[in-house]
Amino acid sequence: MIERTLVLVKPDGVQRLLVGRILTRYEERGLKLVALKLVSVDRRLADRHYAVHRERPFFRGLVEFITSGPVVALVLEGPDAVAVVRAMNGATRPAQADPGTIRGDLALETAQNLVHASDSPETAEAELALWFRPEELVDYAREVDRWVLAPAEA
Ligand code: FUP
Repeated sequence: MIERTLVLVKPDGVQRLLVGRILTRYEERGLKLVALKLVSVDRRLADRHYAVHRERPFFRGLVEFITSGPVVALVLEGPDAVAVVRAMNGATRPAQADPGTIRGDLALETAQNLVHASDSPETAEAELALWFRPEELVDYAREVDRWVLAPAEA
């Protein structure tokens, strides 16, 4: 199933100059870039993005962190994109993230775990709408898809 998912390279990724390396991983996997922007996150967007964590003790810290510097927001598309990107990001706690994942290779702390990705197709739909206007999602064909995708999906 071709899915779309929302990814954020969080302020630690931008400040650590890792945006290019992180985006390269998704690109090299074959995922299609559908939207991309640099965002200064305000309090209102942060609250809405992390609404599911509102009652958690770490909520205030999460909001402080995501509003502490610009983030790169992107939408990726591909077969099972939600699960594929979650697997590439690795476990929430970098100490438990497998080597070869973004967090397992590049992060040490849960708060500074570099990336966010939607955790289900339903969440992805809501997060895409929260972060992007419909016209920011770009519709285009990729020649390479005949080598990346199964014939029925290309
Ligand atoms: P993930 O989906 O892997 O980004 O993880 P969650 O949605 O469970 O958590 C969102 C963010 O909350 C994490 F990226 C880091 C932060 N967090 C903590 O700081 N402490 C926790 O115990 C759990 C999550």
